[in-house]
Amino acid sequence: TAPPPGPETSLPPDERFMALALAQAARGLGRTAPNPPVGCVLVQGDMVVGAGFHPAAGEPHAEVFALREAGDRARGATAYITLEPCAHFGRTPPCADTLTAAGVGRVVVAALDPNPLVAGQGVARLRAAGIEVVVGPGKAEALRQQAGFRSLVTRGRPWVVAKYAMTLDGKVAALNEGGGLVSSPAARERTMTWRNELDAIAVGRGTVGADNPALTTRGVPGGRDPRPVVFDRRARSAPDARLWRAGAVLVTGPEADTSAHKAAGVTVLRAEHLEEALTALGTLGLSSLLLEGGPTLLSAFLSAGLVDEVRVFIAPKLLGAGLSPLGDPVRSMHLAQSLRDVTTEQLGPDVLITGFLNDI
Ligand code: AOF
Ligand code: ZN
Repeated sequence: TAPPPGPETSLPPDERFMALALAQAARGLGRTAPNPPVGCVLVQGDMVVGAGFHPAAGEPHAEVFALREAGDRARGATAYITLEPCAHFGRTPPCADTLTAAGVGRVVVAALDPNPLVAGQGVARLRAAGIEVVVGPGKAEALRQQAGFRSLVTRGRPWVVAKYAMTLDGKVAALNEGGGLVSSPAARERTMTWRNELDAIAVGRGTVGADNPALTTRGVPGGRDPRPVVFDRRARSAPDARLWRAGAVLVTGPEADTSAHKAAGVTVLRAEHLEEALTALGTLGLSSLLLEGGPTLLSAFLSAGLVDEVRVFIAPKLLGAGLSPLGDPVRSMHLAQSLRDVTTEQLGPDVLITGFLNDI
């Protein structure tokens, strides 16, 4: 019978099955750090005979779960894997060898593994065993999924995503009243899926003082909360703010008096500047960071070139004078930071614009 029509089935078969592997990998988002989210699908002819994903660091790799499900049907199958199979003895034996031993006939990989322990050797091991390997289908999506892992491996710091919601005239809050929601329920739901998928979430001292936010994931089935991080150079935020009870990390300058926070059991990181702070967060194994404001923190990250990706909701509302999403002005249009690979999507009445400032 002919496959049902639809955008998925109009893709070439390798892209179509890799999309299934990417969907598997997505189930691990926010749960695998410092490891990558990885998905694997085993296919015989047109039939999926096994599927799996890496659920958490210390657990078996995606390939192992897919091979377990396939059993004997793995022999001669094509394996679709979102990341090059590993070539090293880590917490598990090399997946390249496990795939070979199972008799897999062909391997399709979305992206190579930047981990120096792997870095092309997984593919080389498979080819040396006489297995055909194709690299590339689904690569763009795989790189976006693995941005956190790849950032941690290559730069030693988390991938930073700045998020805010503003009115049609570019304001994030009214002048006389800090509260009041800018975006629609559909937009806020999307934000919750990001909180579920990113390792950490950061705000500045101003936001803690003004909103005493919880920064939790709400309304996502099976969702987990990101680790809160508070950037507060002089440690002036209230030691009894809600976030500390949720395990928030306090990032301060080298001289701050943190005795009250330490007495409250808060984890404190000291850094001279933001890049050093991010590296310190990386050593905690946090691979991605959602920046949720406010304007001072966002401007500081932007001017330091430390925002990698931007996700902005625009709500069709007009406020007039109000609070801008960014604090510091850029003095000339030709100095404005321009996003690359821009996407737009309508969510209820709001428009979501995303784009990249740094390469993955
Ligand atoms: C794969 N499949 O599902 C994952 C891979 O500490 P270990 O032993 O789990 O090894 C972690 C490294 O293995 C990680 O840094 C990355 O290079 C690779 N992750 N590889 O073949 C998987 N999660
Ligand atoms: Zn592996």
